[in-house]
Amino acid sequence: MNTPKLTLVPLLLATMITLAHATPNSAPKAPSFADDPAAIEFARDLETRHGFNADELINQFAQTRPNATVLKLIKPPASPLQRSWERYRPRFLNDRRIDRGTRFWQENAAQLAKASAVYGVPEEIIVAIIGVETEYGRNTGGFGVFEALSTLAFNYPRRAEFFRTELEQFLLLARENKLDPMAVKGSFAGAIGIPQFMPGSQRRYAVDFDGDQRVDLASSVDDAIGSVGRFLEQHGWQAGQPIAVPATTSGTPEAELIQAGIRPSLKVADLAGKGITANIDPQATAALIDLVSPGRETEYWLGFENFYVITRYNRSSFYAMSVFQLGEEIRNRMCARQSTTTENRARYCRV
Ligand SMILES: [Ca+2]
Repeated sequence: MNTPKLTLVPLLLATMITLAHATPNSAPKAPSFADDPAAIEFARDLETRHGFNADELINQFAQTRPNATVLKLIKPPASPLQRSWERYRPRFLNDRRIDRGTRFWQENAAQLAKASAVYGVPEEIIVAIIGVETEYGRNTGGFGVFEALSTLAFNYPRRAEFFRTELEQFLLLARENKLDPMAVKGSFAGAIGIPQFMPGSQRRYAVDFDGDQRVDLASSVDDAIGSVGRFLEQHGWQAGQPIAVPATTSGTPEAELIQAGIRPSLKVADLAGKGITANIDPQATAALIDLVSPGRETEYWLGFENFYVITRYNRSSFYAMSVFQLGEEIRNRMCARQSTTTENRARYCRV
């Protein structure tokens, strides 16, 4: 005779839920994306072009609302902080990140050597990128990627086109890898996993490097290592070529040399004629990199093609310089720790 009671439970629950939602004093909730005509149009478009089920997508949009934190984090600050290399550098160039980098290298030595051989990218650069991105897989982001990308695709007009493409790439990625799009976590901007690839980059550049027939950047360190190597190789990494060298200047360099940008376009010999010198082949082509800190003398470097390639990961000379210098520090520490055999010296030490 308990049966009627049992059937009542779901009904009661349903009533309670309905009442909870109907409470007049509860804070008004933002409408879901299912109320946004742009999201509906997006769903229909994906049905047409990629054979998604639009109703299913709209149902997922109905469960998702704009995330205010995402919008806060993506926006450039109202009064931008002055660029400061002095402040930026220690975020990544610190003892803990260097130490954890050497451990990461030791623990993944075989896969790093393999990735370096296959893609021509130095091991310490792969280690340093993973170190800067997520501190070697420790901070991969706790935002729902579907929610974050939907927020940026439909509530951030400035870059709506970019994020709609990434949302589309994400849904394709989830389908290909049989992932529940509602369950994938990442950064506020939708970057995923140990190397923080945007979905489009993951589909284009990521590789299965541990041989289990699937690309898993969230939990396979091997896949992350191979994918970073391949990303840099595909963006034009030049094996064995320099990344950056410090430059000496006499006086302040002409503004147009900095404005020439981060892509190498200046002949080293011509720069020497303008008082900017560095220990490098005068026939080389470089970019003039300025590492500015308020109240301090600017540090100048020459950045080469490989420096530019690192900025494909993140378009900032501070970022690329942090990756480069973190990599150097990690290699130096590897050398200091492993120099007992000739073989190790040859592998980890310079000269
Ligand atoms: Ca794999």
